[in-house]
Amino acid sequence: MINIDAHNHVSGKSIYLDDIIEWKGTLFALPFDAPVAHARLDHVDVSKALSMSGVVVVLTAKDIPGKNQIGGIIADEPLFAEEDIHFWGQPIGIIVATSERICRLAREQIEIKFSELPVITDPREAHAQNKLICPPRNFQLGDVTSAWGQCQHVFEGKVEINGQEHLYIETQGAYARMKEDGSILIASSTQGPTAVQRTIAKVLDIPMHKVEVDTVRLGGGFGGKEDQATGWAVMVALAAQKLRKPVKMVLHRMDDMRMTGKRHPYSADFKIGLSSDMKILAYEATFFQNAGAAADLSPAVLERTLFHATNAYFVPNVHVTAYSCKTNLPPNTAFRGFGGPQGKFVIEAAISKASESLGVPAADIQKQNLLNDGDEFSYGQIVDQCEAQNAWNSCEEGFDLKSIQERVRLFNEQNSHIKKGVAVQPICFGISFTNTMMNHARALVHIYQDGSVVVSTGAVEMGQGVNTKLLQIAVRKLGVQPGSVRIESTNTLRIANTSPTAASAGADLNGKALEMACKSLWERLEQVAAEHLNISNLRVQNDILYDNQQKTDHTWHDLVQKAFQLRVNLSEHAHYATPLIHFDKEKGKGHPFAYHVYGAAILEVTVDCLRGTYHFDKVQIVHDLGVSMNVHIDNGQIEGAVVQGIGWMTLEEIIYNKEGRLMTNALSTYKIPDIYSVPSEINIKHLETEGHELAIQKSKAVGEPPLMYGLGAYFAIRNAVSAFNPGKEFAFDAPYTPEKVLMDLYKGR
Ligand code: MTE
Ligand code: LUZ
Ligand code: MOS
Repeated sequence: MINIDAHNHVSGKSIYLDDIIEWKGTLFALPFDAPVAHARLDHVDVSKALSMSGVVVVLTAKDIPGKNQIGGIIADEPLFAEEDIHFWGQPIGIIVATSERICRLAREQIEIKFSELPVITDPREAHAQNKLICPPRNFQLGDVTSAWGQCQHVFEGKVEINGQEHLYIETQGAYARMKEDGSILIASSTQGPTAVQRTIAKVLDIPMHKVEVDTVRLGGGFGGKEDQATGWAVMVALAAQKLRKPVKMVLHRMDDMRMTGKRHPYSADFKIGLSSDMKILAYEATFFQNAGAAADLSPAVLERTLFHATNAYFVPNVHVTAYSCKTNLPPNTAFRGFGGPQGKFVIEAAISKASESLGVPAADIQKQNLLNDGDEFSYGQIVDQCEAQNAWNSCEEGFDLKSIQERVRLFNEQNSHIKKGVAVQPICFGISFTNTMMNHARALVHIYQDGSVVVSTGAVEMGQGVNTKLLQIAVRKLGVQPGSVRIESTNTLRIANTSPTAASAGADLNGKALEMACKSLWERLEQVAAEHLNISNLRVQNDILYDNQQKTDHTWHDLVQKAFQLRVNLSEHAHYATPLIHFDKEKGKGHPFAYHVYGAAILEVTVDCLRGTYHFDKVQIVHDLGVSMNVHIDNGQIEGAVVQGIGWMTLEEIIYNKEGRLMTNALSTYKIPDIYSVPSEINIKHLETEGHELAIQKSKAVGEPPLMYGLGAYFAIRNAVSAFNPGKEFAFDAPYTPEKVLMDLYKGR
């Protein structure tokens, strides 16, 4: 089935937040924000702005009826800065006016007086000053201290990993309107409608049942709207409540880039020990996460860094520690992979260091250490239904790694100023929110009298195709035509207490709830068919009823009619909670993931050694989809994620200056992959497996895992650089921008 949004997307009919037809009397809101990264806020003078014609009101912290607090995990983030400024771009208030243009003009008239304080942008510096978001975390397996003695080779090093801008095409925004009894209807471009609802209730001091959040779809989220869509929604809700008028806000790109958090940069130290036959016996790492000025989702991201610190490898002795460091940057947040990619990058760097020092190909070390059934992750979960070796072998044999390596070696021998590099990148990603409590979902299905079906769940469509998958489930379970099913918007009045659509688990959790709802409806209809239509073994195909293989004269419509006449309930609400999972945060042990997703990729790059530029010739992937529900959507997810991962590792460089000001605040200074930088060839093969019972219809989660193939881009380029400038030691400092590549190509020459 093609993506049900495809036609509307390409013909421009799809409705995004800014396309909602405006309600009469709509006003526009614009945040004004801190022009420094750390200061005492002495005085805000809004009088000039207020006096401008068209400006209706300026709202700041003192206008908040409830709590000035939007922190999710930790209550450490004010909606509006009150006494102190903690990052450049921190909202201080909003201007509400009759047009967006007037808001912008008024913003220039606002005077902010402040006394500057010292700015920290570096996580190690924050750590040294004991500025931490939460207590440090660590996971342990075996005993590293005694293991070092058994190692033939021990290597240590340091790694820098930069952040990443989400760059969803649709920027952050929300649109609110009061209803008659003081309740509020709000359209929000959010991955987490319930987080928006809960926070509006808290800030506006009203109960949650007075807040209806409605989300049709997002023009991309990538984690950037898991938590950080909330603030903007609260701001317009606050204005709508005060003014009793509809209020809308859609951020301009530069405001969005300046004010919102990004993927977390990390600084890390590693120590890796290997036996003479290249088994990793011990691994130790310390992670310094750059959390920014407030917690946001950082503690959860930090935890996932530890969960994925050994990637797809079994290491018997592990000790990994992570610090969430408080700096004067916008609070960093969820981004596809959620700390996992950073954890993996560090062990890949450690393997790369061992490989370069010993003259053993990295692929040989990687292959020696892949996970197997029965192995234990450092967090206590036992590996089962493992596909790490299958994926690797299928990739190595299917794409003939040996001949690729040989071809690259020959090319490099014959070319002096163009060099090729190749890297293999295995992945292993755990599926479930690591916070066990979040792994549940609900679905609501109505069958109307005419046989048409409407489905609501807590899943948010953000381009990942979850609505198409949900529709497929309803069609499969009920046997109706795809045209008879509609997937409704995500709405907190229809589906309550949702987890955000995140952790790649949206389709699994909401899809399982939907299956349960459809199953109950089906059982009722089966009974009606048996008792009243004389069909003992009901099957529906193309809206026709079958008794076993025998076609009958009855249709789906007849069946629904009959059920309705008999006063059978044609609506169902179901709740699904992932079974089996548990995790003890204190001990750092448990079984947090429903299952893991595996895969392996070979990346080939050509580096121009005069200019430092590069191009990816080929990325070849064997990916573990289980039994894919929708190959088109899943391949699209893999391609998009790979390109996003390569972008993070190569071109995308976020730069804050020493004063904490974002220098890369537009697409002229922040370079994302365009069509020319996409690999010339992306070749995707699916690993043929049974799938997993806890995956939706055995179709494994696909949203985040393939991003991590992109890590290989860094190491492929590094191999090419080493071929040009052999025997040199290079830093591990991602992204490997052309500037950094050029410096390494000529390092020490
Ligand atoms: N694909 C598109 N097109 N747009 C997005 O914003 N977000 C990714 C992934 N794929 C995203 C996407 C992220 S971060 C996650 S967690 C998953 O989709 C969420 O959806 P799922 O749980 O339904 O896979
Ligand atoms: N969000 C979250 C996530 O709250 N918990 C998670 O474990 C997670 N994992 C990936 C992406 N978002
Ligand atoms: Mo995705 S980072 O879980 O929104």
